[in-house]
Amino acid sequence: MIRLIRRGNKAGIFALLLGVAGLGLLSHRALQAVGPPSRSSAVALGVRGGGGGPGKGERPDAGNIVRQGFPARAADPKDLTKSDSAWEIEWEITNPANRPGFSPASSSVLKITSAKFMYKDKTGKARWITVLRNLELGELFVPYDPGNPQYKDVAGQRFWITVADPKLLGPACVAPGEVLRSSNKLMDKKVFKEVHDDGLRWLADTSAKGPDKGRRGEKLILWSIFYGANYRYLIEYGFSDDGVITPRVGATARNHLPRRADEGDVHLHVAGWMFDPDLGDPANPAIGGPEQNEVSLVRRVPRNPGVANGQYRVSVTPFNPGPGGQATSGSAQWVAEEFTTLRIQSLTRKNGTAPAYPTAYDLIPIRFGSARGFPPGRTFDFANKDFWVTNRVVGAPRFVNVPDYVGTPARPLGGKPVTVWHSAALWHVPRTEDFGGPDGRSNTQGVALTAWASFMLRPRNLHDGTPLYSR
Ligand SMILES: [Cu+2]
Repeated sequence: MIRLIRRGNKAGIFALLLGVAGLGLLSHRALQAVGPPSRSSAVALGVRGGGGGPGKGERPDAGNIVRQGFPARAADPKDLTKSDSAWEIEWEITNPANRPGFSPASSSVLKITSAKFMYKDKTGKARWITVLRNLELGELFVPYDPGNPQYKDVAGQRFWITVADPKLLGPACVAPGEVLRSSNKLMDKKVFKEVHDDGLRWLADTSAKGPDKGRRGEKLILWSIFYGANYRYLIEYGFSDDGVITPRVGATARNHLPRRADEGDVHLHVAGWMFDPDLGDPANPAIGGPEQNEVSLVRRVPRNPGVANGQYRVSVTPFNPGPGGQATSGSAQWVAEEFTTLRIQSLTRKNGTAPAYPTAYDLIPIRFGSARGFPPGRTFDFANKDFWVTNRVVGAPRFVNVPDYVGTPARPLGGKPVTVWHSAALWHVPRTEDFGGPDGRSNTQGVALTAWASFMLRPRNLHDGTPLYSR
C-alpha cells in the first residue's frame, strides 16, 4: 500500500477560507445559567488551538458542545444541575479542511477543547470543575519491527476524519446515540455520541445473603473515525458519571502488508495524547486553575529498598525534580513494579471533608507494554518515554516534538500552566484473524480486528465521599 497524499487546490483553499470565516462569524457561545458558569473569556478559552481550530483569543465553535447528565434517562441538557453528575464537553476537529483529494495540513484528529464535570458536594449542591483543556491525540506512530517503515500518521501525514455513518452507532442503551451536528460544516456529522451503561459503579455490603444494594454506572462516549490510508483509527474519549476520563484509540482495517514469514509485518501502534490540566472552578476563578497545580510522580516502592519482605509505601515526589527539589519539565518512564502514576494536584482546590483533602487528577496508564530502544535523543524520545510534562505549549504542538518543548535546562513547573503528554503502545503481531483469502495471508481480503490503546484520568479527593452513593 502506497500512502499517497495529494496536494491542495484552489477550491480547497476557498473551502478553508470559508471555514475560517465561519469560525469568526459563529463566535458567540451561548452561555446558559444552568451550565458551568464561565470565567472571563481570556481564561475560559483554550489557548492552544489546533491547526485549523480557533486560534489564540478566538472562541471555539459555538455548535460543538455536548451536555450529558447522569442518570441519562432523567437528564435535562438545559439544566444539568438536576442530575446527579454531568459533563459539558466542547470538541473540535483539528485541521478540519482536510478531506479526500485536498489536505492542506497535517492529519486531523478529534480534540476535546474543554471537559467540565458537575458533581454534588456533601450538601447536595452542584459543583463544577474544569478538568482539562485541549485533550488531543497528538500522534499515531507506527514503527515496523525490522526498523522500517516508520509512519507518523498524525505529524507525518495529511489524513482526515471521515463522515460518521449513523449505522455504526451503538445501541440506544441508557440513551440513544447520535451523530453530532456542528454549525461549522467542516466538523458537521463527523463525531459519534453514545451514552452507555458502564457496569456496576458500586456495590454495598448490605448483607451476607444479599441482595446487596448497588448502582449501575454510565458513561458518555465521543468518537470519530480517522482515515489512515489502509488503516482506520477510532479516536474515542469516554466520560464517566464518576468524573473519570478514558481516552482510547482503536486500530483496525486493512494491514499495510500481507502476512509475512520473516516477521517484517510486526509493528507497534504508539498512541500519544496531550492535554492541559486545569482543575479550576468555572464558578470561582479564585479556586484552582492551571497555574495552581503541582505535578508529581506517585509510585509503590519498598519500605526497605533491596529487602523483599512485601512491605511497601506510597512515594509521592515532584516530577523530574530540579536542583532545589522542585518539579521541572522533562520525562519519565512507566515502571510496572511501581505502578507509576502521574498526579496533577491543586494547591488551592480542596474537597469538603473535615479536614479537607487537596483535589487531584491522576493519570493512570493502561498498557500492555512499553516502546523502548529507539535511538536515544530528540528524534525518538517521544516514544522511548511514557510521560512528559512541559510548560504549556501554545499553538499547535506536535507530540513528536515534545523533547523540544522541555527546554534546556529543564524549566520549573510550579505556578505555571502545564501540558501533559502520555503515550501507550499496541504491539501488533499479525495473525490469521487480521487477514483473508485461502492462505489466510491476504491483507486485501480481510481486515485487522480492532485493538485498543488507552489511559485513564481519575479524580482524587474531588468528591466529599463515594460519588453517586446512597445508603
Ligand atoms: Cu497494526
